[in-house]
Amino acid sequence: AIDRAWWKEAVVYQIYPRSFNDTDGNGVGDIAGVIEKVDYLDDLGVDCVWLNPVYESPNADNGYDIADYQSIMAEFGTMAEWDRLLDELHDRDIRLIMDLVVNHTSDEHAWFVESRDPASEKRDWYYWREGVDADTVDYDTDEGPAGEAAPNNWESFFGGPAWAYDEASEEWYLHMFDRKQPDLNWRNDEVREAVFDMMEWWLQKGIDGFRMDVVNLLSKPEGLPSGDPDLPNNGMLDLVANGPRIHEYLGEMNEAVLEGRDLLTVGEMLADDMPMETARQYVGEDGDGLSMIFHFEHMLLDRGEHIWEDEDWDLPDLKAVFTRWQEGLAEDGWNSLYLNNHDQPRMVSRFGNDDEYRRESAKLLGTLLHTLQGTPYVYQGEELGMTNYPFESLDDFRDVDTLNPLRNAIDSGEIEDFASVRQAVNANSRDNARTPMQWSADEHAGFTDGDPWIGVNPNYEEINAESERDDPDSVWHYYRDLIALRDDYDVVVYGEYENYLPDHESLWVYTRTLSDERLLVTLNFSDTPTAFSRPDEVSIDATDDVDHLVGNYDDVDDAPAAADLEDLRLRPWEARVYHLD
Ligand code: TEU
Repeated sequence: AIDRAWWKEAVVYQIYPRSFNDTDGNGVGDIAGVIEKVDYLDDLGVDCVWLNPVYESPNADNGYDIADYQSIMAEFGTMAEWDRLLDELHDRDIRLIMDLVVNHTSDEHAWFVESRDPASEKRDWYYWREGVDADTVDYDTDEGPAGEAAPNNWESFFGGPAWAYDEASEEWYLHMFDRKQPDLNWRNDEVREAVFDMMEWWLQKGIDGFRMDVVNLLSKPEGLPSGDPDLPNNGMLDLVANGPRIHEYLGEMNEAVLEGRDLLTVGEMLADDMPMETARQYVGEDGDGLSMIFHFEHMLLDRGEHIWEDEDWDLPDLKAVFTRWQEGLAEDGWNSLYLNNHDQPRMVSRFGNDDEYRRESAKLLGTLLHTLQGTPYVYQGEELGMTNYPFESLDDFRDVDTLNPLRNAIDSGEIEDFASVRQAVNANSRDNARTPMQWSADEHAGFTDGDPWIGVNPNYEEINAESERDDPDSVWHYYRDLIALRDDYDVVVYGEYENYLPDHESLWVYTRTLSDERLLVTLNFSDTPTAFSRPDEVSIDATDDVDHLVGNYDDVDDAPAAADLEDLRLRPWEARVYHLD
């Protein structure tokens, strides 16, 4: 029997509210703007929305630095509007999951403000430590008293030391991300209780789950030891990822608030590499009860160590990563499927051809995400085939994860200036995902009547929701068809994946099988027409019923004879999905 769940059958649409739709003209998207577009989401056919953080925040990291978990950022609107959004979504059978960011708070959160006082009861809620004698260690910290270095050598994910010095108490606090994002001390029982209470409060408002920010980093190693200086961040990630008490914490969370509720929970898992057994401890039958995780393995293929470095990816590697996860979680656990989110450059610029074959390659990548086994996540604008942004200077960027490391590297002389690294930075920056949603060919792409907080991609006159919806051959219409497939074919959701030409440089060919039903998916990841013969293992009987279910060229035979599938020739970025039974 099929082990069904709503979140396996769902397509999730991710909204980065700051860049989605602005209704009050302040240049920043808002909750009323999301409400205005609920019918748009319904037309597209998505089943669930993941809303990036909308909580009160000074926005050092666009809402991932939370000052109050139980109130809405004034720029985005009010709690009453949020309540209305939930109702509007639920009225259309669209669920809502919220971002849970509890590895750290803002330094402006009342908990941290109180914790700054060494005598306070909340001192232990964060990681406060004394510095060390700089002569006894082999790392240096710019700030702090002369002769003193930070408690260990960890480097922040956003560049610079992971410790900030506090003059008043003469101690340091840990921040793995920005210095305005101090890490909560999960070893403290009261911290865990406070977080669980907060989660319960949101669940009682009727939400349908959580996307859990960097949730595998909650448990820091005993004694906070320095890491290996030859590794990125001086080994911090290596030491912190999947730390010693992580499953105890998530087990408690499950018991306290999640268990017995039919929720979608997806944990973001930062790691250099994630063995399948580790993943199953979170999502498997005997795991912590998460529905799924976001791993980064495919997102690291073209990453250099720094934002100003990039590497070439190739298709055999990309196939190998997906295949490992498809197979690894086929029996136990469940995959999330994404190539885009608010932290990643646009997939069509990264894995497709955003120029001559933008439309074809955007559809091909969508075909991949919607025909693998797992839950597809569509990031706003992906359904339009939105592309990376042509950043010209540092002034065009807003993201700490781009600006901090670049400024540090320019100051230290490691790189000369932005111009010398522009190509790689433009390919890598998170801001590519954060330029405003392109709604129409109107000024600022119809995103705002004011000045947008970050530049609108100059290609908005060509690429926008209005023109996509008017054109039946658009990426948007194709996405709508892909999303609808899950409702009609169990094999799309539950079929078992098998991969065929692992070493082929430009073709990805796989099947999905559910008892007598099969999908044959053929994807040409290149600008050149490519021919191939049907792999022997994909046997087709003359009596099989063959349908061309979906594809990105419109002249493909809808009901070919089995023999027609012997030899196939795929045009540039052509994707075909055949249904066989
Ligand atoms: O992301 C975790 C994270 O490490 C990424 O930001 C990473 O730096 C990025 O993929 C580029 O390599 C989460 C959130 O998604 C992100 O927006 C936050 O900035 C971060 O946590 C801190 O909360």
